[in-house]
Amino acid sequence: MPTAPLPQFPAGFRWGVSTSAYQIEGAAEAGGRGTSIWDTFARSPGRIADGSTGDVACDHYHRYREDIALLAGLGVTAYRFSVAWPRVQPTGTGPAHPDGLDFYDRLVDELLAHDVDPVATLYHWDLPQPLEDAGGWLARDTAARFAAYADLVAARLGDRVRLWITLNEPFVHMSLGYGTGLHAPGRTLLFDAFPVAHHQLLGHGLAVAALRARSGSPVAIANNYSPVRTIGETDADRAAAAAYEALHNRLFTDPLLGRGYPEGTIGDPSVVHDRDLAVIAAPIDVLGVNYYNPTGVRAPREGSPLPFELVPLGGYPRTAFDWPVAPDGLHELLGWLHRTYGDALPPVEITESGCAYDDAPDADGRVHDPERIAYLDGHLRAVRAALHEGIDVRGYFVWSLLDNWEWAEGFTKRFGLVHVDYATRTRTPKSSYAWLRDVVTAARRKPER
Ligand code: PNW
Repeated sequence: MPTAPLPQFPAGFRWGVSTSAYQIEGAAEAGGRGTSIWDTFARSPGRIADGSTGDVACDHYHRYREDIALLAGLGVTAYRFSVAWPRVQPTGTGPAHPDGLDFYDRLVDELLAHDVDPVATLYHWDLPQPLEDAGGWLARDTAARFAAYADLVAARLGDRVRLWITLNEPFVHMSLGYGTGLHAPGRTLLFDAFPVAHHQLLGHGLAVAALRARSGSPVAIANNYSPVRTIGETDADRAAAAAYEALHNRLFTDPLLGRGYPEGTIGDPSVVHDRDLAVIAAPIDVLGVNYYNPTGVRAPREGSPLPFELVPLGGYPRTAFDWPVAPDGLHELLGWLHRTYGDALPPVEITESGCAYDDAPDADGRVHDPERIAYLDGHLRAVRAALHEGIDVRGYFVWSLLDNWEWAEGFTKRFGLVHVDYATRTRTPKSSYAWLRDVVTAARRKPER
């Protein structure tokens, strides 16, 4: 267990936790909610490790008051949740369903009553199924549908949401949802999934305009990044690492920050219309960074369909997901963003950072997760090191408040600061919750001047 006190953080540093709608809400039929691609996908046999769905999940839809009390007890200043598009527009188009917006209205008011800033993600992968049936993110029209949905949400919540996040991890949605089929909607287009990147980015840009018109709050996007480590010393290894970096780290960031698409990433150029790049490059106020781990990359073997080969990185402890615990990678990543984008880089907030372990209550009903404490301690120190180097990091959100429904892994991966017993939906704060509460309390009491 780490013992040295954490270094201090600037006054006003945002301390948060993150969740997403499909992973926690349940209540799949309540309030006139429509069907999303994740409902369809999870209900199809063989897609989810334990055969589960998010139909009930943590039942947060009915227990949100209890969950917000847990947030308040943690002392965090912000909560990042996502709005389920099919609650707001059950078919993905048309007027808002009042019950859907009512739920988020109550949630936001409850957060504010506890002095917690509502940070709303508009899209965390739960596309209304009728829009998928019309082509999903392969269809250009989905970008316009997304902006219309953003407008409805902002019209209702724009006076109280403190930070907007348009999309969550468009790279993962493209690559796992439309490229390899591991996630909903389960399409296997590999590199032909590029239009999904472009249409998500276009939807983001159009949504930024809608949000600006309805709300004075800052706007961000949450991208996932993985610092790339070249394995091997040949030119081919370096070229492979550069190709992977362009795909994973730059495809969704270069165009956002006004540089257009990295060479070699866009596939069919006719997908990109005149003026799209200007829409996509609409200024954002914050870059949301989701970080889990670095990636080792070397040259592909003969005959590989990919321009790179991913190599597991040795020398790190590993989580239950078998992901390396590499806080040095977060420091490296923040430096890379700073160097690569220079003055074009907006202030950064770490919008997700966390780890899965097989946490279970002991005989006394307590849940001890010293590995998660070590993980968070290391990653917060990495943020502090970046701050010392002059990199403008404004906040850190732990993924996640609660153990929840981890996509293709179902309920088998526990990321929470709070344990959830899925038989009873009982919440039990883990030892990491108490640790983080003490860190946040100390940081808020005595910020660096
Ligand atoms: C993120 N990968 O997803 C998401 O934003 C969360 O909803 C999710 O629960 C969390 O990370 C933990 O997985 C990812 O396979 C899903 O590399 C998969 C990958 C990365 C991020």
